[in-house]
Amino acid sequence: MDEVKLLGFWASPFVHRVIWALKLKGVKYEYIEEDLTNKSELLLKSNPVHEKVPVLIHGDKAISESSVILEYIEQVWPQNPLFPKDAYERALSRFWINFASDVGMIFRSLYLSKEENREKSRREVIQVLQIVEEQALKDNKFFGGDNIGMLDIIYGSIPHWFEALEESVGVKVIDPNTLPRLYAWAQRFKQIPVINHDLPPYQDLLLHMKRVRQRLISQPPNSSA
Ligand SMILES: N[C@@H](CCC(=O)N[C@@H](CS)C(=O)NCC(=O)O)C(=O)O
Repeated sequence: MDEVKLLGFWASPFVHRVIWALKLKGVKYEYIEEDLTNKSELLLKSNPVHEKVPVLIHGDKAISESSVILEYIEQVWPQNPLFPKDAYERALSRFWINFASDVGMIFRSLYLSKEENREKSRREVIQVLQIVEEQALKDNKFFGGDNIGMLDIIYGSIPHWFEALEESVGVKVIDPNTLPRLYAWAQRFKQIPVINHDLPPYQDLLLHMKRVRQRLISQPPNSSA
């Protein structure tokens, strides 16, 4: 059996996607915490294009990009499937996986918004999350139906990380009035033991997100984040 290693960073929602998938499938792995200010040779060699975590190393094969890693995990360890069986349903899941990148960009604008643009950014986040709520989650318990699946993992940064984002910026977006079904889903998701067990401590995450925000908003506009 090839060894499984995960290069990660404690506060990364992308890394947590991979942790959750491995745990839900009962795959044993070694977790290696990266210092993102002083990246290891192993990370630089394993993800030479982006030099980011997560990276899954399976034997001598390295895989990057959380959604790509999740697809790999699903194929290599088919137990406790995360994708629906039906081809059309799978295609729909892939659509909403792609859409999560758009959602991420809109979250980022709110995260880095100046006070004068904050309300506009907040409204944009509500609009995009209403689309997710109405068209992907609908009245289901989880995105995957009665049980947690791939889309729950993909949108899994909403419950914990987005709360810290809201607090670090000083806005409230997701509540029982604005997005009732998404709010209820977030509460359910956080209660799942596998999810709950591996969430980063909230106060540490909040402090980290405040620091990163401060650093990013004080950078000159053309420098890379
Ligand atoms: N699209 C990537 C995003 C990964 C990502 O942004 N990772 C961050 C940590 S949250 C990182 O490694 N940052 C280091 C850097 O930018 O140098 C994925 O889904 O895996």
